[in-house]
Parts: sequence; C-alpha cells; structure tokens
Amino acid sequence: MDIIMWHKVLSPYVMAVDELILKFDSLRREFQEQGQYCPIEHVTGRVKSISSILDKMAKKNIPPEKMEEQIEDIAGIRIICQFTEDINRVASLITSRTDIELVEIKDYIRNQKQSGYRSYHMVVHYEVNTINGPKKILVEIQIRTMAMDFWATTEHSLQYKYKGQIPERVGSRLSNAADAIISLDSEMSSVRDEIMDAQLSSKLRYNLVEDIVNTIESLYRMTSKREVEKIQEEFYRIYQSGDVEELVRYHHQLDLIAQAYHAQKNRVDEGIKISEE
Ligand code: 0O2
Repeated sequence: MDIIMWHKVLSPYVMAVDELILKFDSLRREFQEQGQYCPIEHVTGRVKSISSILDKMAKKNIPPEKMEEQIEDIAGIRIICQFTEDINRVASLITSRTDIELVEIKDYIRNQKQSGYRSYHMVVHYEVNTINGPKKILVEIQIRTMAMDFWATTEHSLQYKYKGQIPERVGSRLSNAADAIISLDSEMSSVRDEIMDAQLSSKLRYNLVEDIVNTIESLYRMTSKREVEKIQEEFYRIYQSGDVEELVRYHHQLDLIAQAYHAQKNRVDEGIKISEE
C-alpha cells in the first residue's frame, strides 16, 4: 500500500479553504461598501482532520486511492445567513461564479434529515494553483441560517459524546428543538424587511460618520483650526440629535465645503507654480 503523505495531500485543501473564505469575505465587504443588504452573515471553513477522514474512509469502505474522489468534504466552507431566504441568494451567487463549478446539490432544507438536520449543501469543484501546478479539488459548501447552525453544532457535539448513539430521551428533545428552529426561522422571515431596514439604516449612519470624520480631517489640513472646530461642533450636535436625515444633509453640505477648499487650494498651488516658472 502506498504511504499517504498526509500534509502534502491536504495542502491544496488548506489553500482552497483559505482562498474561499477570503473570497466570500470580499463579497460581504462589497455588499457593505455599496450600502446593500448582505445575505452572508459570516463565513468559516476547515480542513477535515486526518482522524475524521480515516473514520469516514472506514465507515464508507473507501480505499486510500479513492479518498480525494469520494470524500467530498475534506475542504469545507460554512456560510451562515440570517434568514432562510438568504440561502437561495447565496446559492445563486455561488452558481454564477466562474471560479466555482457546481458538482452536486444536497438540499437538506427541503429534505430534512431523519436526525432533524437542515442545511443546504453545494459540492463544488475549485481549482487551486499549487507549487506543483493547478489542482482541481472537491469542496463542500454548507449554507444555513444562524438558527440551523445552532442546532447542527449542538447535535454534532452530542453525536460525538454518545458516539453516534444518542439516547431516545435526548433524541426526542433534539427533534423538538429542530421543530422550534423551523418556527424560529419562519418568525424571523416574517419580520425580515423590518430587520433589514434597521440594519441598513445603522450601516448608513456608520458610513456617514466615517465619511464626515475623514472630510473634517482633510479640511484640517487646508483651513484654520477655528473653522474646523466650528464644523466639528456642528457635526457632534447633529450626531447627538440622532436625526439621520439631517446627518445626510450635513454630509452633503460638508462635501461641498471640502470641494470648495480643494478648488481654492488647487488655484493657489497653480499660482505658485506659474510664479516659479
Ligand atoms: P464533520 O465533522 O462536520 O466533518 P453521511 O453519508 O451522512 O455520513 P456524506 O455522504 O459525506 O455523509 O454527506 P452528508 O450527509 O451531506 O454530510 C456531510 C456533512 O454534513 C457532515 O460531515 C456534517 O458536517 C453535516 N451533516 C450531515 N448530516 C448531519 C446531521 O445529522 N447532523 C449534523 N450535526 N451534521 C450533519 P461529517 O463528516 O459527518 O462531519
């Protein structure tokens, strides 16, 4: 039997997990920067442990030479969403990507597992560029809500504790909890628009404050300290009032003031250049 050089074999999987986490995080940032609601709450990933791979090979009778072909989740990405509706949105984002090729969908939300497990799995091909050239590997992307994730994580620990033989009394509690998760997700979906509005408005406020502070700092380099103090006092007054619309107006006004100072500074700089020539 060939010796498996585990760390060499797993290295492309580590690379894939790192790259995909970064790519999904970049998507989140893009949504945020454009002031849009982001269907991705957070992203995690892991490479399956050697012991877990060995367990799966034994359980499914997979020979070592078939390991990479038949174990689909050596590289695993988990995308957590706030609402059930976001799961489809994330799945479409993944399907439309050119760097990810869909192999199989396992929809455990429509087809809940006997255990009560619910999650949307996409098995995909992803290519990494290693020092030995490109390599296409399988990656399992699990997409689920925060509530589904809470259930799955808890149940997974219990499976581990009871070595897959969860006692009936615990199992029936887990089954009740799975039902509660379905109604929790559905309740949250019914107030989804309200929650999204609240989150976007808090994000808008955050972006406005960042922009205003940057503009005040740039003005500090162009005008008198007294002038900037007055601008800053006005900003604090409006911020304390909690009136977001007024903050939007003030942001716009400040932009115009900064543009005027920039234009004035450019004219002065031009004048200095001409007089030097
Ligand atoms: P880990 O520790 O997360 O890596 P199977 O035939 O069911 O043994 P298969 O064919 O690989 O597994 O595919 P499946 O059923 O889609 O499971 C893939 C992964 O989904 C599992 O990986 C779990 O992460 C998760 N999963 C599937 N079923 C359940 C469940 O009933 N409860 C929980 N908590 N998670 C589940 P691993 O290798 O089992 O575990």
